[in-house]
Amino acid sequence: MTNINPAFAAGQETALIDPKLAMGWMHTARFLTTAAQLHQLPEITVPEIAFVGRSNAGKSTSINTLTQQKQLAFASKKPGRTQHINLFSLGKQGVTDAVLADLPGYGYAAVSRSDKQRWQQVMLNYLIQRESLTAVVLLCDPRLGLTELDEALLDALRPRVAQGLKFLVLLTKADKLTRAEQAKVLSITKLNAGGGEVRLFSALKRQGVDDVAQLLWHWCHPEGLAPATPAHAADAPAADSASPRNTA
Ligand SMILES: Nc1nc2c(ncn2[C@@H]2O[C@H](COP(=O)(O)OP(=O)(O)OP(=O)(O)O)[C@@H](O)[C@H]2O)c(=O)[nH]1
Ligand SMILES: [Mg+2]
Repeated sequence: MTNINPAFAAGQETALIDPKLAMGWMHTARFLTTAAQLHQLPEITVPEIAFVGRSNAGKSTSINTLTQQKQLAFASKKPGRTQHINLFSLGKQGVTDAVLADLPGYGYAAVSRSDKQRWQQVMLNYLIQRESLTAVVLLCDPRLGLTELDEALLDALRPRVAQGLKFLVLLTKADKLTRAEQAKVLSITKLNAGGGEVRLFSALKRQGVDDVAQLLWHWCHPEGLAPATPAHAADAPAADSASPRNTA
């Protein structure tokens, strides 16, 4: 937790950003680019947060819910819908101060073995090599629990987590569980999350949305609460430039 505002790390409520501001920040999300291969991804100099998890876990839906945009990320009933790495810029007044990455899911049964292996390798390389990667949100359907591939992903991430990479296990589709089941799965996952954060989330019931937006905001702004507006909007670089944070 070395990068976090000390007051936030100490759990002082007053240091937390107002959830409305965090949601307003999430709402600024706009499409940046899409890439089928790692070398096609642009170099990013702001924090990048990747949404990963098995196919159909709810990655694209959670991005749409957090950004309050119906079709920013492409969600579908059909598993394997997201087949590229899609990047979205975040930041007020067109000043990009973070990037979200929606990744294709893994473990989709209907995909050929060689395609599965190729994609798993691309994703592992992304998680290990991507320099701008600051945080990983691992989405998990609590009715299925952490799968072998989820565990392999967490293993691959471990060295980076030791170096300060943040991670959040998001237990999706919480609306499918009773309150008692939710409480149980939350405490069990916390025990297994190896120091990462764990939250229940439901796009359908909007459960956990504000809380996750707050957490992501703090991860992308470790220096603490930013001024509401930059001193001069004219100082802002062009929209979607994925440029460093304007510290004016
Ligand atoms: N009940 C319920 N259904 C959800 C929730 N979130 C997502 N879903 C459904 O789960 C299905 C898959 O959602 P996606 O967001 O496309 O999943 P994904 O993880 O992006 O899938 P891939 O792109 O295939 O990896 C869709 O039918 C969604 O409507 C939720 O919170 N509650
Ligand atoms: Mg998707």
